[in-house]
Amino acid sequence: MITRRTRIAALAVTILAACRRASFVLSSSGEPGRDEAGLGRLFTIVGMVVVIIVAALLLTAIFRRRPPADPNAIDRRGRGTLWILTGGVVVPAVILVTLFFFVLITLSTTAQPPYSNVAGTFEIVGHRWWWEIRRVDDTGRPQFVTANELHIPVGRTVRLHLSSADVIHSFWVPDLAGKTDLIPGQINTAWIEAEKPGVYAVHCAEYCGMQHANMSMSVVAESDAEFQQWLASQTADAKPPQTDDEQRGLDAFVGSPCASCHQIRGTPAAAIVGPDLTHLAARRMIGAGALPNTVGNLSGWISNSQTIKPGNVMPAMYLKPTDLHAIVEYLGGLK
Ligand code: HEC
Ligand SMILES: [Cu+2]
Repeated sequence: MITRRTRIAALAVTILAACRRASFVLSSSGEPGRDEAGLGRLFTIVGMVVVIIVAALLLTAIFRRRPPADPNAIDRRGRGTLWILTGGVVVPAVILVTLFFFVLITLSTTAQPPYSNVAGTFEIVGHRWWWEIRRVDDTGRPQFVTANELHIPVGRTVRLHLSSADVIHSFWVPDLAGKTDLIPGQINTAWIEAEKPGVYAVHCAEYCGMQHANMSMSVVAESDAEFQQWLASQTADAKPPQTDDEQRGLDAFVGSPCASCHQIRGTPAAAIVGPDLTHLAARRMIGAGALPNTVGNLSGWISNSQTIKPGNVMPAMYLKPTDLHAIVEYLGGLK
């Protein structure tokens, strides 16, 4: 039997769950995020004030002691109409039009930002259910491709060109900026900036199928020097195998279906159905945020990713244990 105490406890858990220090949309940092969060706060405050006033008027109307109706008091009906016209038409119109102007201002500042100190462009392509990330130079020429982890320099704005390879996804870093859709056949631009170093979570914010909830990624904000170092290391080809085991791993990788879906730059593996693995070991997570990138998890993922992320596009491959071990050894060394 569900007792009253259980019900109260369940309610408390639900409400308190929101208190976990997670991302908070109304306190986004960085120049683009601040504008958007400011607009969000304005809407929240105005909305709350309207709700409070309407509730107060409603309660007054309900509990007011009214005198007995006087059939001769025609002027009272006139006052009622005035109330409805002002409270129901004029005041809402003024509030909505004013808010609309603030929306327009924020739209124009975030669409054509006068940001100085821009740290270049990344193209982000949404896939079911992971993120492809391409660094392009100022002329739009590709520099390197990676997946599921984007680095940005603290205090500098980064331009993102967003699109999709399949269905509509949405790029959302609650701590840094609002949502922008990734739409097949179209490129949307978004801007992000982090004021403090740290790892910021990105979520797909548009339902895109079975593993939508496991389509996350990290934005790592770091010093400019560390960012430049990350760019340089990502641009380089994969480290050649150093040991016999790693060599066996590379051979097994290239000789198996892995190489028909994945790219490891500097090796014959050059397919781009799945994430680029050239610097896999430098990423914090595997499977678009599904698991921390440890040897055990990597081995579990490669032997059968379907038990970890059911329905994802990488099939279970049932490798020989020696091949599995060698591949994990090799991929685990690709910093
Ligand atoms: C049919 C295409 C396909 C084949 C074959 C395939 N993969 Fe994948 N792989 C994918 C896709 C797609 C993902 C992304 C899955 C997701 O996160 O939803 C992926 C993800 C991964 C990841 C995690 C990457 C990351 O950054 O999250 C690793 C590691 C990996 N594959 C290794 C392998 C290895 C090793 C093999 C061979 C034994 C292999 N894959 C075979 C398509 C494939
Ligand atoms: Cu998605």
